[in-house]
Amino acid sequence: ATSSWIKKLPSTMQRRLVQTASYLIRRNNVACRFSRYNGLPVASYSTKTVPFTADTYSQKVQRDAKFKQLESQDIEYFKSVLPENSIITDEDDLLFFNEDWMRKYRGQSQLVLKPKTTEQVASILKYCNDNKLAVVPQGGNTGLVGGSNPIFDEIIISLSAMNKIRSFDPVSGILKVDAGVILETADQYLAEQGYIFPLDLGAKGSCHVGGNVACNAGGLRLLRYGSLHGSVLGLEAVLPDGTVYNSMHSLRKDNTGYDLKQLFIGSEGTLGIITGVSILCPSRPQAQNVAFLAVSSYEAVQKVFVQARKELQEILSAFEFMDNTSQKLTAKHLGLEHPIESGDFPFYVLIETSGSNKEHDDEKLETFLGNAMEEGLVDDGIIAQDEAQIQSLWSWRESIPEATTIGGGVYKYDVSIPLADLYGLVEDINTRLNDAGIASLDDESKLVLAALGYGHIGDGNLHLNVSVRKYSPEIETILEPFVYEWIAKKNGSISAEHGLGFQKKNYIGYSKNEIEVKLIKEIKQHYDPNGIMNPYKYV
Ligand code: FAD
Ligand code: 2HG
Ligand code: ZN
Repeated sequence: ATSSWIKKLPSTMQRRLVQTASYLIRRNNVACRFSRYNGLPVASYSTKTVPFTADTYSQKVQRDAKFKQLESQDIEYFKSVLPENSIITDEDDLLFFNEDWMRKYRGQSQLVLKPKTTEQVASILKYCNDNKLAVVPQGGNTGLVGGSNPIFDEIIISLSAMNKIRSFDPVSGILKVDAGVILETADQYLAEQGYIFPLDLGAKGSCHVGGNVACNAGGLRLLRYGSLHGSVLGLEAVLPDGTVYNSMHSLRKDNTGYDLKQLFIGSEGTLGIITGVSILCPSRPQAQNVAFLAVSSYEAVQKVFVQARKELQEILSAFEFMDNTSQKLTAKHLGLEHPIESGDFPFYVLIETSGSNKEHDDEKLETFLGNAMEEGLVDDGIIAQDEAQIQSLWSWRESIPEATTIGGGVYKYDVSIPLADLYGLVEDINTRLNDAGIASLDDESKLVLAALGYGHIGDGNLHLNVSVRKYSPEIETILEPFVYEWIAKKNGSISAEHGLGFQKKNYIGYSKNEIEVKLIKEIKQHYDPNGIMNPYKYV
């Protein structure tokens, strides 16, 4: 397959594409980490990293004594609801569920429950609520804010066994699924029907549709398909007292009363457990292009964005930016040369177009790129020649989150900032780290490798990642609350798409005012008066 597509390219490009293709093959290995949920947990982490545990959090948070500790009679009850193989108590098997994807946080749950039906979820939650047993809903466990893992001994309710596609209407494009359906599975199913899931992200091989909705994930094509607040048409959710809230509608328009489902979108498991999702899916684009461009300044990145919106208009479906350090770590992590090897550029941009007429789209893209080059906005670039190359360039971008853990760990900040100021945060953090004398890409004795930035420019969303050799309070004090104060000063948001989880629960005040926080607390109190749903998180 590789040889048939590289032939179409000028010879100077062939070497880099052979490399990219071999990366694709390697990615299948890397991707097993994304898919590890399907089989036994794979410990592919650096052994150097020690996650934060209850001992290290103890300065920040104590176990709430109002919650009951798990007893054998509780397990007996769960055995009356679930088959034995849906109950995990073995210490080794629990580890995957207790730890987060970054291996930053580790809880101490002694029990994972894997219900298969909404009724089973309802029985479990009612029992936990009646007995004040705290719970953590868990999807694919790919969340990046420590929201999907227990802090202490909360029971983990995994939705992984609720994985059926319920229905699809090929006229309206409305898909109904169990919450535990893996995002990629849903998208592959839709591809067969000529449709696409309106959300795409690097963890698609593991994350669940329910998990995506629970944290209101944004992803790589929000620019085109908008937020889940718009595309989710209905939900089924179980409230802590076992009540099943069912709004699995197929209606695009429904103005009767409060739009209750919106509360659950982005509630991060704090109000109830989402068990079903009804979502409006667009037609799958028939023509796609991806261009990967080298750009010499952040100012030029913004200019290319403005120009792309103007010239590509309705076919522009993604606009991602990446800084030089993010690319260095990705190349090192993958063991490959960069797709653009003509130089070492300060910034890179990935532009995707999606439409229905290839010739039309090609012409538009080529004119746009020609103009951008002529105006000196773009220094070099490549355009994917076929589907394999499109996937390959996207894979490069999607590998950055994992590449940032190359030294052992990473502090991730996912922020919205007005575009003009966005990259200034990365620069200021690097200055702070260098002033403290704790950062070096090469010197293994330093705690930190570097701060780097990438993200969804089209959405005003920066991913500031601070790549570290180990997690340490010394690093944390340099970063926090400085990062949050910086964002507040620019009227940004401390979470653009990953949510609050455990990491940001003390910092919500930097993005929401007192009245907003009060209303949020009242809603939480109303739905979950015993506070059993994902405690120690969110607010
Ligand atoms: P989990 O991690 O299991 O859970 C996330 C939160 O939702 C937790 O608070 C959990 O308690 C709650 N939850 C999960 N399922 C349910 C349920 N059924 N009912 C109620 N609560 C539930 N995010 C983006 O927004 N954009 C990206 O581009 C993006 N890319 C990523 C790339 C990588 C490589 C990784 C590792 C993560 C990425 N993420 C991204 C972060 C994350 O938001 C997504 O991976 C995904 O949306 C999380 O889904 P999950 O099923 O893994 O949820
Ligand atoms: C992405 O855009 C994800 O790749 C992950 O939102 C970002 O790891 C991160 O910081
Ligand atoms: Zn993102």
